[in-house]
Amino acid sequence: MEKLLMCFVCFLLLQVKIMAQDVQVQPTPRQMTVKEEGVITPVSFRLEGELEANPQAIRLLKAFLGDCLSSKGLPLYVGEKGDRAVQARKCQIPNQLEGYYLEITKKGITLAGNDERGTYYAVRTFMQLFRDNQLPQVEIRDYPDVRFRGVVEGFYGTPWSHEARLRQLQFYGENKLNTYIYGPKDDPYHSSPNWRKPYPEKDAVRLAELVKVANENEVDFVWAIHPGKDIQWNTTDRDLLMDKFEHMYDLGVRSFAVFFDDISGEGAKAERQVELLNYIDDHFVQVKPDVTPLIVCPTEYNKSWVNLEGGYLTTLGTKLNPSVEIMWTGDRVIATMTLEDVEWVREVIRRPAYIWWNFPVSDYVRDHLLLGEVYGNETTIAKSVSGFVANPMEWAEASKVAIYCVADYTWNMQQYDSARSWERALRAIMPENVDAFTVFARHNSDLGENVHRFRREESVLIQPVAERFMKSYREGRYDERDFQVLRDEFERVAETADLLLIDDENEALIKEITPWLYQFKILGDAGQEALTMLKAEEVGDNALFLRKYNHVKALRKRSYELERQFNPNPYQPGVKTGTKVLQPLVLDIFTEATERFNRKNGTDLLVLADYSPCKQTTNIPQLDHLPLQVYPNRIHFTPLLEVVKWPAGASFQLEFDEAYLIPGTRIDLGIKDDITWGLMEVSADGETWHTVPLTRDTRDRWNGKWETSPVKYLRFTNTGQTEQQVYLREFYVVFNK
Ligand code: LOG
Repeated sequence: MEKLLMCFVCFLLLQVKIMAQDVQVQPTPRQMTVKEEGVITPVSFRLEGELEANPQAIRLLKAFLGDCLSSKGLPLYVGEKGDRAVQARKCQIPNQLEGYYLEITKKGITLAGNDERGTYYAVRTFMQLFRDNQLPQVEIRDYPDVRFRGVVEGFYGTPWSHEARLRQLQFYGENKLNTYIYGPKDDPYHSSPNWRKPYPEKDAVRLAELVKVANENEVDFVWAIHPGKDIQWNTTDRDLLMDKFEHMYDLGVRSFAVFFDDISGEGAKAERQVELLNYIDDHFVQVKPDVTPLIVCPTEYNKSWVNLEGGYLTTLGTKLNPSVEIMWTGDRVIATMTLEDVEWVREVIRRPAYIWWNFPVSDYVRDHLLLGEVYGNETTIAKSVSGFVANPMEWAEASKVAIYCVADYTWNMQQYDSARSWERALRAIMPENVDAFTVFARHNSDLGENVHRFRREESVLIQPVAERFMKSYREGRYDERDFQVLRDEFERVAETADLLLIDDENEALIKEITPWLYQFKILGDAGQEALTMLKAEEVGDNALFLRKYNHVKALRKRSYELERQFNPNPYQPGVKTGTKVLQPLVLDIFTEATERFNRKNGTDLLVLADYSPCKQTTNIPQLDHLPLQVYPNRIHFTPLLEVVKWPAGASFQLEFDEAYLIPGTRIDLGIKDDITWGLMEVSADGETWHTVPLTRDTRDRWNGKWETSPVKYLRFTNTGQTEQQVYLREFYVVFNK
C-alpha cells in the first residue's frame, strides 16, 4: 500500500514537474496538475456567470478575450463560491482568502474564486495560460500565503511619477499583489508640515485616478500620512488629520496608514501616538463601513532600535486597538526576515507584524541600482506575519525586478526559488532583450559600503574566475582559459550596454537606467583594454601597452565625468556599476600590469589606486561604515535619513593624510536650538586639541573654520551628559594647504 502511495505521489510530482517546464504561472501556484496531456485550441468561448461574478474580473476577461467571445464557444464558467455558474465545482474551491480553483478541459473552463479577488486571480492565471491560442489541460488550486502583499512607496527622494504609478498598479494586478501603500517621504502633503492641508486640485485628480486604477487591478490603495515631525498633541491637529483622511476618503481612498518613522521628540511618544491612532480607528475606520484596518508604522520599527525598558513598543502592543496593523522592518532598518525575529516582535506587539521590507529601496545608496535576486527572507514566516510590502527604488521600472520576486515569495513561500523567480522576472520585464538585461542585472545588485551594512551578492558566476585569475597572475602564471572567460565577460558587458541603450520594448526602464548603461559600457571597454595591456606587457609590446594604458586612464576619467553629470542628489550623487567584482578587477589588472611594466622598463607610470585623503573613525554606532564623498579638497559626509542617537561622550573624527588648513566646515543637525553639547575641535598630532568656534547661520547650520595652523585631525563630540537625538543633514569639511 505504502509503495502504491509513493508511486502515486511520484506520479503527481512528475506531472507538476512536466507542467512547470511548459506552463509558467506567476506567482508560482500552490497546486497544479495536468489533467490530460496535450493542449486544446478553442476558437471561441461562451461566458457563463457574467452577471454574478466580480465585475473587475469580468471586465478584464472580456477585454482579454475580445473577439473570441461568442454564444456558441467552449463554456467558460466564472464566479465566486455560491454563484450558480460555478456551482458544480463548489467543493474544489480552496477555502482560503483570495483563493481560486481553475480547471481547463476539452469540455469547458472553470474560473472559480473563493471570494471576488479569488475570481480575479483565476482570470489572471487563465490569461497567463492562454498563449498562442493554446490552453494546457490543467487543474489549479491556489491561494496566497500572506494576507497583504505589495509595495510601500515609502522612500526618500523624488516620488514616482503618476505614469509610473499607473504602470505599477497594472503590474501588481498581473502579479497578484493586493496592496500599494502610498507614502513617499518627499510628497509635501504626506509629511510635515503640509500633511494638514488637502491636496491641490491637480494632485487630487491624479490620486483619484490612482485609486480607480488600483480598484480595477484589485489592489488596495492605502494612503499614508507622516505627521510625527511637528504634530501637536491637541484637538486642532487631531481634527486636521481627520479632515485630511476625510478628504482622501472623498477621493476614493478606503485604506489608511499613519507613519511615525524617523522622528524624535514629542511626536515619538507612544502614549500620545496610541491615543491618536485609537481615536482615528474608533471615529473613522470603524464607523465607515468600507474602510480596511488601519496600518501604523511605529517609531521603533526595527529590533535594533527597540528599547524594551523604555516601553514604547510594549505600549503600542498592549494599548493599540487589536485591529490596527503594526509595521516592522526586521532586526535592523534593512534586514531580511527570520522566523525568530517576526515571532519575537509578534509577542511584543501582540499581533503578527506587517512587514515593511526595505528592499530594493536605494535612498541610502542612490548611486547604485539594485537589480539582483530577492533572497534571504526565511520561507517559514508566512503564518507569523499579516502583511509583507517592499519599499522600492526611486526607479519604478527597475524596481519591478524585485517586486515580481516579492509577489512570488509572498504568494507561495515553500516553493519560492530565488534564482528561478529572478530569471522569470527579467524575462517578464524585458522579454526580447532578456539576455542583455540579465547580464546587466547580474552586475548591478550590490549596494557598496553603506551605513546599514546591508550587502548583496553580485557577479556571482564570474567572481571565482576573477579571484583565481588575479591570484595566479600575481604569482606570475595564470590559466589562459580564465583569461578568455574574463575577456568574454567584459566584451559582453560592453555589448550589453549598447543593446540596451537602443532597446525600445521598455522605454521607461531604459530611460531610468541609461546613466548606468553609459557607465557599464565604459566598464566593459576598460576591462577589455586592461586585459590587452596585460598581454602587451607580457610579450613586450611597449607601444601597444602605452596606448592601452592611456586608453584605460581616459576611460576612468570619462567614468568620473559621468558621475558628475548624472543623478545629482545631495546624498550619494553619481552612477556606480559593477562595484563588487568587475570594477575592482579592472583596477587590479591595470595596477599589476603597470607595476610589471615599470619594473621591466625602469619607468614610473602612475597606477590608479583608489585613494582617499581622509579616514573616518567614530564610536557612534549609526555613523560607523558611513561612506564619505570625497572631492578634491572637500569631504562630505553622506547625510543620514534616520534619526541619529548620539551617545554622551561619543564623537566622530576625521584623520587627513597630511596637515591642512580648514577654510570652511559646516554641520547641519536639523535642530533649531543652540548646540550647547557639541564641540568641534582640531589637532595637528591627535593629542593637543583646539576648539573651532562655530556660528549659526540663518538656516540653523553651524559654520566654522581653522586657518591658524595646519591640522591633521578634526572631531565633533557630544560633551554633554545625555544622549542627543539629531539628524545628520549636512557635514562637510574643506581642506587646503
Ligand atoms: C525609512 C524609509 C526609508 C528606509 C531606507 C522605514 C520604516 N523608514 O531609516 O522611508 O526609505 O529607511 O532608507 C527609513 O524604513 N529610515
